[in-house]
Amino acid sequence: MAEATEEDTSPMPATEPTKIRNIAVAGHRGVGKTSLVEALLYEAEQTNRLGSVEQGTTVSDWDEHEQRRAMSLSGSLCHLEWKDRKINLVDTPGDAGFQADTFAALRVVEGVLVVMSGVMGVEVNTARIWKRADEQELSRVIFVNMLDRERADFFRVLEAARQQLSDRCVAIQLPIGSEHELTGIVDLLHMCAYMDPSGGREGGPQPIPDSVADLVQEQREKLLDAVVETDEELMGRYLEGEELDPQAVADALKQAVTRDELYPVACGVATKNLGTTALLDLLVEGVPSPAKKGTTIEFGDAKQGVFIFKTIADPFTGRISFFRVLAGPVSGDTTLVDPRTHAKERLGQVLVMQGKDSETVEALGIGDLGAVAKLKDVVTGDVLVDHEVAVEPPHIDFPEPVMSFAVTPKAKGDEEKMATGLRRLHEEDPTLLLRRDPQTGEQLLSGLSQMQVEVAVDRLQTRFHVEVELHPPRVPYKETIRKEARARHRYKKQTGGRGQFGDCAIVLEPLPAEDGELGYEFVDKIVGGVISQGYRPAVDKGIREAMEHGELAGAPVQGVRVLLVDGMEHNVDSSEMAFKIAGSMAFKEAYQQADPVLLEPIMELEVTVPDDTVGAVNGDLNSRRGRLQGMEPAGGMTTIKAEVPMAEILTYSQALTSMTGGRGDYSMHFLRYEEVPTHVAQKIIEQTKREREEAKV
Ligand SMILES: Nc1nc2c(ncn2[C@@H]2O[C@H](COP(=O)(O)OP(=O)(O)OP(=O)(O)O)[C@@H](O)[C@H]2O)c(=O)[nH]1
Ligand SMILES: [Mg+2]
Repeated sequence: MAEATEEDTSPMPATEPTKIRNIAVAGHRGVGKTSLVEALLYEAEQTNRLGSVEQGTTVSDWDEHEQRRAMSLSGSLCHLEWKDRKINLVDTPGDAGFQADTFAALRVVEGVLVVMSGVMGVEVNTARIWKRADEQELSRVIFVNMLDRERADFFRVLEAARQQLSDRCVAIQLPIGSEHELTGIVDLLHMCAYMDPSGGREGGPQPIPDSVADLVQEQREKLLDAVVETDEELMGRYLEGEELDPQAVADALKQAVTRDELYPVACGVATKNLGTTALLDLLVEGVPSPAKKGTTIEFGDAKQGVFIFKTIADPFTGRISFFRVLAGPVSGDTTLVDPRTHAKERLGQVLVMQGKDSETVEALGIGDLGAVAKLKDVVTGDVLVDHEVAVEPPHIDFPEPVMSFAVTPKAKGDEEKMATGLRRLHEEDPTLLLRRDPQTGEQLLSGLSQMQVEVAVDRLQTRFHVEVELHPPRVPYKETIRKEARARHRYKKQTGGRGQFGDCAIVLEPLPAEDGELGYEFVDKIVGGVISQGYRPAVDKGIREAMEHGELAGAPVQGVRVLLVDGMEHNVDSSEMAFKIAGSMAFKEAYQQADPVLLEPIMELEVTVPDDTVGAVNGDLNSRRGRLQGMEPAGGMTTIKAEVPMAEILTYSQALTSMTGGRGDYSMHFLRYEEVPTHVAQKIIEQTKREREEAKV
């Protein structure tokens, strides 16, 4: 157990990298991540009481909008001390609309604490986060939470994790009893038990109750088998019947977790603070430190360097930038440079964060996470270094915004204020974008989900004092072609003075999607120099411009390969401009004959509703052109998975609320583009035509 830290007013020196654990707490929406972080802070005596999400008293959901909605909307950085180690926890939002912060957090940690509901098991976002963590080779610990709830079942969830995430998931803790009769948990590594503290601090380790002795024996063997399998030396001793001491097992476990060979599965009840001692021990003993695993972010030969992974843009307190130390230590009163802007940035005071509270520290060492206020031109994703080094800025790979709403200020004259506020909010969340629709002139606010956009609107009001209205969202249609077509266009103006001449022949071919992405390819097939080298890129440019607004519904055209096969030039009158126009016109002509079609985004929707409303919800999805993918009843609620065109679920939240009396919940994310059925496409094409004509008058 950690000892209470003594009151100490002098600033803390930097923590050694070997003594740090950086952990992102991630998982599906509402599985208890914030409650678990709250419990960990409480157990480690960072706080004196266990706050709750319902009452809006947790350390990490400190924002007023989070408290109002009782959910996390952005990443929150906290820290605690346990067994002489500093554990940095980033509590991330589970909702798919707020995933920018989740993905950014995964970029600055060695380990992920994947939280799952003991009732629901592996859910859509659990799987997505797991995939991200796989890509980034992050070490993982699973926590099966909510084991006190009705129909919670640790072993069912363990099995689901082994099936759906990885067969290298292995139980390291076990519940004693289940549902209302859950009385404690067993730590299989240290072979001891912890009893339910009912929201108080956990008592020390207890002997394992006889009632679970057999089960414990069986599961401990499974754990040891899994661990020794990753360590030959240990395997030898184990096979010879030697009793392995917990430290040797823990060491081997940590090596295996570091190498991504094992995923220990812990369990408990966050809201009762059950399971936190064993979990903290596991994070210290099982998860690698920055010294052991480190970061893949480049910083050249910089002696000091930080990576900015999150920004809070507050009009009153100014900008706060969260960072990970790449090279250091980094102390206050330091000037670094941002190679992206070449600007010097002064770090006044270096801060450690506890939710919304900050504390000044002398310095932060390599691998540590902290924050700094009032940097000038720094954005999320920047690396700051002590001298300019040529580094490839790390790519966080944020999801693309998928839905757009036209947005207008309620009061005339507030346009600038709205734009400024939204620009600030974009700094905080790069997946939130404001842009002008070139066709309609409307301001479009795009994001990952309706709720994300609604929260932005709330924030505009509370933080920037500007009220705005959202209008029916627009669907980001695309266009593509289904067959090959060719066309030749000669652009010619040769009446007096210097004329214009450009002539090109092109072939359009459908270009198959790569990794689900439709692209564009320009292939230069000119032989014998009928168009000289210098003019060919102009043809490409003209075609690209024409593709920005397809002829069907003004949507961008994708999935096309263009072959430039022939042409002609004039030795006086030809110019880049003339070839650009010729290219654009040739494209438009060929496009008409290439069987162009309209594509629409299809969303993967997951709706969780009370069992008695399943019929109504399914019927409604059917009328929205939805395709049912599966249904999973669990604990009185059923989770329905379906694929639905985005156009049909833009206003789903109202419908779901009325069908389920507010007891339903849903999340969705973009899946792929598909061809719009003809009868639907026809309506969209006509509608665009009308809008274009109206815009002209
Ligand atoms: N019975 C029970 N309820 C829990 C437990 N953990 C969390 N809850 C409740 O579940 C709800 C969601 O908890 P949160 O901690 O906000 O979950 P979260 O994963 O942080 O949610 P998001 O950040 O919105 O994704 C709250 O009402 C919690 O009180 C638990 O172990 N048992
Ligand atoms: Mg939360």
